[in-house]
Amino acid sequence: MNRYDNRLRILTEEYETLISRENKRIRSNNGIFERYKYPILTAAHTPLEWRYDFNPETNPFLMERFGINAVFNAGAIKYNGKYLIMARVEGYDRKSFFAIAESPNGIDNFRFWEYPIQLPDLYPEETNVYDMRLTQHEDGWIYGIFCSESKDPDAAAGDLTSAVAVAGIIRTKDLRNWERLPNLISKSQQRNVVLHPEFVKGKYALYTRPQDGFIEAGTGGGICWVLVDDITHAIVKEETVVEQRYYHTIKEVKNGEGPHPIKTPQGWLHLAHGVRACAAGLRYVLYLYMTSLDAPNKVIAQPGGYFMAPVEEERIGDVSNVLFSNGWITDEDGTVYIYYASSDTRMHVATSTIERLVDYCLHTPEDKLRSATSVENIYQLIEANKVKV
Ligand code: M1P
Repeated sequence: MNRYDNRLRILTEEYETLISRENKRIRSNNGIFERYKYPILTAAHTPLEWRYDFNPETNPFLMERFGINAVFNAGAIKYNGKYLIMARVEGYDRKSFFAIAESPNGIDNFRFWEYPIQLPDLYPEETNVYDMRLTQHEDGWIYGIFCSESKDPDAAAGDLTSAVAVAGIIRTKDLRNWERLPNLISKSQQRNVVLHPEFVKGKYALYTRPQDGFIEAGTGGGICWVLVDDITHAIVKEETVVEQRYYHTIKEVKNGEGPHPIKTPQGWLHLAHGVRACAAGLRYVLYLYMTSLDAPNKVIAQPGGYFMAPVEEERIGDVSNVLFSNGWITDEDGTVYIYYASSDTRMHVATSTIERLVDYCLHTPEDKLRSATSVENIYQLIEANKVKV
């Protein structure tokens, strides 16, 4: 076997071994969720055909021709019995795009579809796209809302970093053919916009995250709520805060809705990310909250602190100290697959159940915002533990 064929054989074998590797659940002590041993998707999981030219004449050294840097921040949906995640794939060239990977069981054997998604290209100024949220809406369409980023047209000469974030909207019936709708019209910049799965008062409902600039949430207040008459010309008319940020909390700098909330008998179950500042930079963690079934914008449970924070290898990556989630799937038996990315680099799964997550939300003490009140919460637990059952 010549050198080329030998390298090709090794490359292919290693790839197959990686993507068919069985994942292993890690025993959990907190009782709330379980992590898994291996990331479910990394840059190395992207198909070899996306990265290599396999013609020995045009690529005699079998070099990588298109480098993939990271796979992260995936939307998720169960479709035709398969667990599908629509990941943010980022090339060495720093451009992100979307690609769907599917798994038979939700925890391993994720394989990318043959081609990444080619979004209808309506906006010539759009430079980067990322962080898809998928919602199967009761109107019959599957919607995707994502961040569409462009260079700030008002940036000073020589400023090549200022950017503008808006919400892009697509929809499909089969996850293969996508219709692009006009971007959400909003006075402020928007990232982390999520479509609620049901009509509310006959309107489409969005969770938004108004921002003062491309990075800062600033005066935005937190995760907001917007009702939209026509999703094909979506406009933010009135924006009210659903989930507010507070001083000295896990979400003091900013927060953002994750995937769309899950409907449970006790209320809508929400997953979000919270961001705090520290000497090492920003720290992104995941947290849960619940809202009322009658009014999905009215908070009914707010467990204090974070639900998941980066641990071990999750702490390190392109943007270290970040957990981010924009996709989860619920099975008929109540299992919840939480798809989360670590440090803007790789995708993981954690599992729990609706019953456990709701119990966590309803019975974890709230953050009452002061050290003294946190100690009070511990005292209450100690006292309650003295009562023999
Ligand atoms: O780098 C961390 C995250 O930063 C942004 O999220 P947010 O708008 O909430 O700060 C996004 O760019 C996200 O993709 C990224 O993971």
